[in-house]
Amino acid sequence: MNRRAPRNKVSVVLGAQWGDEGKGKLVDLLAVGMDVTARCAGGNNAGHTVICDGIKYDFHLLPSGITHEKSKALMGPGMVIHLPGLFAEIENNVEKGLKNWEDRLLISDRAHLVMDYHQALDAGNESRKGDKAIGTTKKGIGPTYANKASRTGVRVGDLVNNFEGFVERIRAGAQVAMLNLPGLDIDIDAEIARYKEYAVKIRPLVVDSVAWLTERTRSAEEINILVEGANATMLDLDHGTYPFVTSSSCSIGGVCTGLGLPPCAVGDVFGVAKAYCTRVGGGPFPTELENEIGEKLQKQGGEFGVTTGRPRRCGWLDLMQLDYADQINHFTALAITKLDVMDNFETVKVCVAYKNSETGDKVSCMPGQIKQLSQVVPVYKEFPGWMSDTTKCEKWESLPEKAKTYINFLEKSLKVPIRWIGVGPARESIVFRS
Ligand code: 2SA
Ligand code: GDP
Ligand code: MG
Repeated sequence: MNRRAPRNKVSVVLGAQWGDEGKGKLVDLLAVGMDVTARCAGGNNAGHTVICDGIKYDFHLLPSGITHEKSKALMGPGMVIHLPGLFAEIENNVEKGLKNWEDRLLISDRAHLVMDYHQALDAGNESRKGDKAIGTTKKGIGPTYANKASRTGVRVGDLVNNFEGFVERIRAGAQVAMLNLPGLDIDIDAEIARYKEYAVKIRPLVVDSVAWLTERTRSAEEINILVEGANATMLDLDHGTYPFVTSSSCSIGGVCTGLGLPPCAVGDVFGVAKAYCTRVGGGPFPTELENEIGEKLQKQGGEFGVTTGRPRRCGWLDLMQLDYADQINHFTALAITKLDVMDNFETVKVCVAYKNSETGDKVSCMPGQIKQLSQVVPVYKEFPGWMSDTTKCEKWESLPEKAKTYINFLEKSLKVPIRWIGVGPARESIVFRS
């Protein structure tokens, strides 16, 4: 007997750099035809911006497809969820116009809960590290995934189906947190009372998401499913610039583990990259521009964190890095965003190779250790800037010739089709290239 892959394959959107590439915008665009949008990893460290009908939403835990009234929004098993943060985010977006979210939001019973003590531990670990700090968002992501891996975590299913077990686990977790962080005072009885209320609030939203999703991927009916990656490939726990990474698997493998999806159910994998590059937090960044050009990109690109407001470090696009991201994810197509941010640059550079700063030797692939990565020197190819406004461009043909030369070069070098080109933050500011 030959077995076929499930009828309905999922499409995936992933960050191809160090995050904030504009994944939220692409997800919002693709979500128009989707029955399901799902998050598979991360927590409210992520910040995804969606601008529709002039309203700017920022999502941290909610899948960005939640604004689409016909689409279910699933928070998958690989996520880590801070419930006070989730309800604050819902409230904030409801004030902006988000409607009927209760009818669409689903939460996996396997997802882990981020408790306030995880956030306190995150902040405490960072301050203890001094100038070796990772530059985390202090949202408790690392300590929560650490508890998950050491099998001392708390899951949504514990909260809604086994409250006694939940209480036992958070008592133990709080005890360990207080031992690790002298001065941390947790009123555990108040926490228990607070979470009793959360249990009632989220119970109607909780599902066994593996069964729920399998029913849809295997359905004889056509069901369109989109997975929204959080963070990005270079922040992936295994494949990123360790230890300056987040604590989840945020490349393609995390889609399967984070949702309980078989690899054969994965269809298109769309990568998102800026026309330049940014990174927030510490860690090596070969093409970083610590000069007036970097400042210009930061200012014109509005490069400030959606979650923490931190300024993002900026630099030229790095094809060594993007090719590495493609080796891991094998992108079907790419979206290159924020082309408009470089509209008034006389010269645009792209890193096409790395050299070792001491020996001058060519570095043939992305170094796995940050020490080696911080020793590489980028080799650049220069392009004349297009020096004209792209923000009104709706079609490939209307983009300036020099901008098209730049995009064509990226496509040819990476050997990945560039299907979308972002020319502004709004939903409609995108050039589609068939
Ligand atoms: P964490 O908090 O443990 O996940 O931090 C570990 C590293 O991962 C980076 N990280 C991010 N990088 C870019 N964008 C992120 N989301 C926010 C945004 C960031 C913000 O959309 O702007 O508001 O500052 C994000 N989340 C985590 C982080 O900088 C550490 O290097
Ligand atoms: P994400 O984490 O990948 O979803 O990205 P963020 O939302 O953190 O950051 C991307 C920022 O760029 C947001 O402020 C978006 O509104 C904005 N943005 C997305 N695409 C474009 C684009 O093509 N041009 C410009 N100027 N801004 C864009
Ligand atoms: Mg972001």
